[in-house]
Amino acid sequence: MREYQNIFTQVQVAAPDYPGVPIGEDERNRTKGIVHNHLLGKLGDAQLGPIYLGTLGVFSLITGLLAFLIIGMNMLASVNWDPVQFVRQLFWLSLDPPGPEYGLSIPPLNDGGWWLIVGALLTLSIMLWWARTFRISRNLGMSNYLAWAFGGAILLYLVLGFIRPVLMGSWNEAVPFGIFPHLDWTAAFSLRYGNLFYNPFHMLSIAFLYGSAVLFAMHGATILATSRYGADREIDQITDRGTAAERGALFWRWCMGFNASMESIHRWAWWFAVLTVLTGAIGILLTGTVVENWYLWGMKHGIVPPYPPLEATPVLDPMMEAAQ
Ligand code: 07D
Repeated sequence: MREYQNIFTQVQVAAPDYPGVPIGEDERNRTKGIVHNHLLGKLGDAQLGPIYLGTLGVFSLITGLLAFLIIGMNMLASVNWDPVQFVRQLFWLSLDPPGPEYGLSIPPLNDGGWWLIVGALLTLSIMLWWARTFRISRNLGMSNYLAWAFGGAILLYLVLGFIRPVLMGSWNEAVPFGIFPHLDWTAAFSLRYGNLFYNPFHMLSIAFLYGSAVLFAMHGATILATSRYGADREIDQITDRGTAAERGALFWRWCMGFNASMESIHRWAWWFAVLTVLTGAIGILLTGTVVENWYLWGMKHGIVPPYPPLEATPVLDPMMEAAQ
């Protein structure tokens, strides 16, 4: 007997090339090439292309690629142009922002100037890509949920690399380009400002980040579990509630007393994702500008638990000493 199939199963439709809905004038911005690939079809649609490459897309790719190349060349220069060392040390190599002595001025190229140029190019690339998400949504008659969510992530990126350093009066506050170096920066930032765990906006951001993962798993699981009743047509079921929506809703109502609706679950997901980066951006903006030490702030506001003094081996918190 044939198994029941739906759009989530691994049956692949071998369809002819499909360029997508007609969009008039802007259609010339679509590339011509279309290929079909069986392995891709296991992960999503088997058809690759056409891609919409308007002016925004082309310039975004050019500026992004330039930024990427300049980072690579600087890293290569830092290992004396030795390709073997470049590969061996790649994860540790870095392009750093200017030193604190430069403040917000323009430094020489090899003293952070390249970092500044790359930052400008990468930002331009991201903003062009962002504009492109508005343009493509408009072409397809969609509203702008996606573009605004991306805007939230861009805000956090700008806060970390531009807005906060400007408020602090120094490019040196910004994040270096590099795999481990940017992780080291993150750890150093937390230590410098008294442990980011005590920053309530970092707490909120984590709650939304973890919450996003849980919601995504719950929603994905619910839809997969009820797809045999038509939940794969989940948007239809918002207005024409069928047995799939009914069963999914009942599952959660029986399980925890409350259920989201077929529509509202997507709003939950959108807000959780967006609030991760928005609360994150607020937390970073406050650090060093309004709050100098989150641990001491936490003590003042009753978040840090009062530890009993260790009489045998008294330990002084170095942060406390610095603050005195
Ligand atoms: C960064 C949005 C910008 C990105 C954009 C994309 C390109 C593509 C590609 C060229 C991710 C740009 C695209 C550049 C270019 C090519 C190929 C989104 C971004 C627009 N933390 N922490 C968070 C946890 C600790 C620290 C957020 C957990 C320590 C700092 C999140 C733990 C220390 C910062 C989070 C933990 C510390 C954060 C990020 C546990 C030291 C931030 C949210 C369990 C390690 C950031 C308020 C996000 C933030 C941030 C989670 C621990 C430091 C919730 C789970 C105590 C400095 N931490 N963290 O979505 O917003 O980022 O903080 O220990 O800046 Mg943290």
